[in-house]
Amino acid sequence: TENTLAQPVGTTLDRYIMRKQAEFGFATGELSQLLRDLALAGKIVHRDVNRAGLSSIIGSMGQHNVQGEQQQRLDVEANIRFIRTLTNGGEACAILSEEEDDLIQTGNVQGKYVVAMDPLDGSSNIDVNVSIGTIFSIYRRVSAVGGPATRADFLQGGRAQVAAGYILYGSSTMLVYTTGHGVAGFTYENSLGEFFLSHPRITIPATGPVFSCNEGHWFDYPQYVRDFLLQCKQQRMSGRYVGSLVADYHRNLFTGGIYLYPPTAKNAAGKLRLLYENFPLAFLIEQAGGRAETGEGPVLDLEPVDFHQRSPLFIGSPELVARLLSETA
Ligand code: P6P
Repeated sequence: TENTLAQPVGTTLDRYIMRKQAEFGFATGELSQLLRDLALAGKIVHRDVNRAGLSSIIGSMGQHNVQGEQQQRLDVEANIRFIRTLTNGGEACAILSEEEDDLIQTGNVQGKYVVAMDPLDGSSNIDVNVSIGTIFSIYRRVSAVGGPATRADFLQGGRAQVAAGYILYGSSTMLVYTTGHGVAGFTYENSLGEFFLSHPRITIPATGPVFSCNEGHWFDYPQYVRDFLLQCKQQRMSGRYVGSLVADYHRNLFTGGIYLYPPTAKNAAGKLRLLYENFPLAFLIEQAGGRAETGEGPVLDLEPVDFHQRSPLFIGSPELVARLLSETA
């Protein structure tokens, strides 16, 4: 259903969620609370990320950061922050994290939702002060409420997601998410500790001037990918590649463009993970009017079998994705 109650830019995340709950009838408010809990964890990680330089410098000398905690790698720390916040929030009965081999039972056996996440993607970028991001994907559990979560809760497939989004820790910290009714963007005001609605309805341009891939893998790329990229260059498109998925994805969402992570010699199915990178970003991009493909079909139609399975990812403006696929014909 269309977003009938267009909300004013500047409204807070809490107020926005409350109005959405009323409008789209998230009956009992658990999903609303889960989204608030994710935003809270994002605020905590924002603080960790933005003091990382200082604390890691101090930490590396004394092996302890300014808080006297054992200096953690930021991705490990972010993982702990999200798990702790979601566990305390009570709405998620289990979590699947890029940092953990198996699913984590939170103990919230009455929780109706499960969360798959990459707590801090692109953490190699932290040490060189490049933007990084959290990616999350939410399913309603299929296992019995009151009992433990099961693998099946996380293997329902991309089209079963009830919500998905990311937090980008960039020049500003932004939360971008969908519950299936369009994509909204919120910008964090650090001095107030609040996310404010800055982009009520994000849609990706049908085409755009940007292609994003690591051309170092050129000689591993399938021929159709190379043919497409040669076309992009003949058209003098711009190559923009930060090396941080959330940063590249977010920029392309606004400029229009395509991000490619094709199969390579090192990763025959591509490097990116299906459950907590490709599925959530594919859900978002389709909600924003874009496309996400594996090269053999829509990302969201891929049958998941393993928690950490990888898939190729071609995602962004629909006309650019279509042009890439026409090269495979
Ligand atoms: P490559 C970061 O490690 C990441 O998971 C994504 O954030 C990023 O887009 C990609 O891998 C970079 O991979 O092979 O280009 O270094």
